[in-house]
Amino acid sequence: MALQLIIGNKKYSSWSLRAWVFMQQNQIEFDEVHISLKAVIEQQDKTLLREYLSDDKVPVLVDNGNKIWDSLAILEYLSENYLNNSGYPANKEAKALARSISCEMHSSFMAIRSEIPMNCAKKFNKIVLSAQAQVELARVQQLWQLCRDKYSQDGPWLFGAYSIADAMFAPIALRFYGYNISLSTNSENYVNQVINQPCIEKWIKQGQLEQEIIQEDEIDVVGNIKVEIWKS
Ligand SMILES: N[C@@H](CCC(=O)N[C@@H](CS)C(=O)NCC(=O)O)C(=O)O
Repeated sequence: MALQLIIGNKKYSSWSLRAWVFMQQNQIEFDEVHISLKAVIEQQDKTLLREYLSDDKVPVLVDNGNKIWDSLAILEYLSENYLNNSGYPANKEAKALARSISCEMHSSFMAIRSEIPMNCAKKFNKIVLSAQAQVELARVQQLWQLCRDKYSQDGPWLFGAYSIADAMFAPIALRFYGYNISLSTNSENYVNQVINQPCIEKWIKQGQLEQEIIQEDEIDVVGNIKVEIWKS
């Protein structure tokens, strides 16, 4: 039986994006199963995800009946079982750093997550981030800089070759791009590297075709904030 990846709306589901982009980038074949996040979140229809054993959240990977949930667990499972452990860099020091920043991404940056939710259908301008979100923005850029200083001679991704860390940071790169967040030149280059990835372009286009609006993931357009349709 083929691998199945259960995902939410491409327009909004940042956690789903991580697993999806990692599988696409590594050419791991899978069937996509779409779950309406609107039904899960707004109508509290938890029955949609009950069969997957997850914490009522997406993404979930189903491998021949074996169910794996939580985006980082999925990426590590795929690396171990489908990529000969190449999801993290082979070098011990690089692997430790890749794992550290992936886990930090997974457990932190709450202000950024809530202030600029991923939205592939709209571009925003003149967003004012809170002091906490600015601290987090600086930290993300510091991590990216650290990786690029060490590994840029090996390729364009955080550790040269594409790794779990790039999949973990893909949604935040889309947020920075969509909300026109002012970045250092190196960070901007990395964000463009992510945005121009062919499978990311495909994800964004598909997200833009979705009609469902999830209010929880739409920001209030107040003050000087400008919003336009993101059309790719
Ligand atoms: N820790 C989980 C978080 C997953 C998560 O929060 N997914 C969101 C969609 S992006 C979700 O399913 N939300 C449904 C809900 O909160 O009821 C992971 O990394 O996979």
